[in-house]
Amino acid sequence: MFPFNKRQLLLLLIAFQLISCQQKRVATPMTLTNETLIPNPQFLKGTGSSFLLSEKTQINYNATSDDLTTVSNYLAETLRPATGFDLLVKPINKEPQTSAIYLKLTTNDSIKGDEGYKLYITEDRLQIEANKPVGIFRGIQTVQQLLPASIVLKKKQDTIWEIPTGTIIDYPEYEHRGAMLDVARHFFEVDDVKKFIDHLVTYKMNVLHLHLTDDQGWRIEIKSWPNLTTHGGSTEVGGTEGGFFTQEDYKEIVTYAAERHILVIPEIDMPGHTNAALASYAELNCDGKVTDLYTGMKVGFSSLCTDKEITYQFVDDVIRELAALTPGPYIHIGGDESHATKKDEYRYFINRVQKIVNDHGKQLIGWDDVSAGTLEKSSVAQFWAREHNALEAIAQGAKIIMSPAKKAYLDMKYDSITPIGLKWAGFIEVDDGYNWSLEAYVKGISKEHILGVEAPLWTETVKTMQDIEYLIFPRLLGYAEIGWTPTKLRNWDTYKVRLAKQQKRFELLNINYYASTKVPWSAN
Ligand code: TNX
Repeated sequence: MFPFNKRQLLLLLIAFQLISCQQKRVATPMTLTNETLIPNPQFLKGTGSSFLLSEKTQINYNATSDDLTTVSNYLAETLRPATGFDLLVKPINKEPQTSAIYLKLTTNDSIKGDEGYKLYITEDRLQIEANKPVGIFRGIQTVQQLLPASIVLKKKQDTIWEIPTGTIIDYPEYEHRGAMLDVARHFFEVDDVKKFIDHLVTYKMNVLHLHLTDDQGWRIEIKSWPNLTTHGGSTEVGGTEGGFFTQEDYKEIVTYAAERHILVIPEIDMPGHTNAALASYAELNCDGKVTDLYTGMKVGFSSLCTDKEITYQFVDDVIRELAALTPGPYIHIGGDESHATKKDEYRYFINRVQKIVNDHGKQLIGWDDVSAGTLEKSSVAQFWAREHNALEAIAQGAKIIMSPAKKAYLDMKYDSITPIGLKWAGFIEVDDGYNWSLEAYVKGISKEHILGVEAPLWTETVKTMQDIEYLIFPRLLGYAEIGWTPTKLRNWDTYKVRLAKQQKRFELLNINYYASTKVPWSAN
């Protein structure tokens, strides 16, 4: 009756087991540690196994949130080049049944703020939960860093794409974490700015401040004052050909940044640092004569004519056009080193320009010098040089962005033999740039006053993308961590090991980084 005898049955059983063994993956034991992560996450715990990303892995997201379509597609696209996988992106109504990446919007209490996320990795699921898509996006950057370094490559790699299992609960300590790029002293094209943005994204920064105008060049098209760019944008430091962003170019940058959850803050520096405008329009000068274009490196010699009405018409036109290109809340008006403007005229100018910015629906940011004016509580002072200025801004109820030149200036040389960069604020070695904290740097400025950190890259001596990379790598990573990770979870001795582990990625990406002897690169 029964078709098999005992012996045959046993053989059959073994055969079945062999087949199912082949199908079931034996997960590689792996340890989840923070060693490959910058910034250091708030909480991390490993569970000793691994998740395997294969061409069969689906990217699922909870269907009730259409919001997650964009970020899910972004994930698929970032994984595609190096893995060669064309991962299926699919909304689902319940928890995923098979091995999957699962992106999920929740209102989980353990997840903090918009940018916070929880990453939960088991052998058959990699789940990122957040309150907002931006939190999922930040979590994806963590996943990128946990994958083998070759994930950064643009060509298909023969790699096993495993990620250690465990849990990471993470959120930023400060809401504002950025870098500034000066495109005025030397002009940089849209593609270079996009590359710069990509670097910010990797380390969970969220602000790109563009210094768009200065004595040496006006780099943003203003349709109502066209000479600003056609003449004022024609040169740069050293006398080489300049350039400018058309409004279309600029929109392209803003959109590219927004897709990556980076806010662009445009700066029009005034009333000083305005020679490019003064050379383009005679009526902006007190003596009614245009100045010559300037291609040197001095500061503090130019000023808009603060007691002419046309000046405020000019500022209003510029801010109006710029505000229309700016989805974010801020317009930066510079205000630094206006040594050629009388003190009381400077105050008057700042107050009037603050009103113009507010009337166009934006909040003002200015370098700490602007605290000489009467700041609105919604205004922000960017501390770079004078502590008493920053304290004055706080006294007026304004918030502070921390960019102390001695610690956070990306254009300072690392040491005396650094081939490019300046040194007026001192040398900033990689450890110097890392070893400080926002809330302890100035007595009287504490966490509640601080929006966050910004590292400015001034470009008097910076001409190419290679130059940019040399000065920002690896210091940029330190500023990213200073803004994201609480001071109690930061320390140079463990940071430098994590930094060394990034070397492989720098090299695969062909980044021209500074191989500081302070960093144990060989530990990589
Ligand atoms: C000071 S920082 C400046 C810039 C220069 C920079 C060079 C600041 C608000 N003003 O105009 O480019 O030093 O390090």
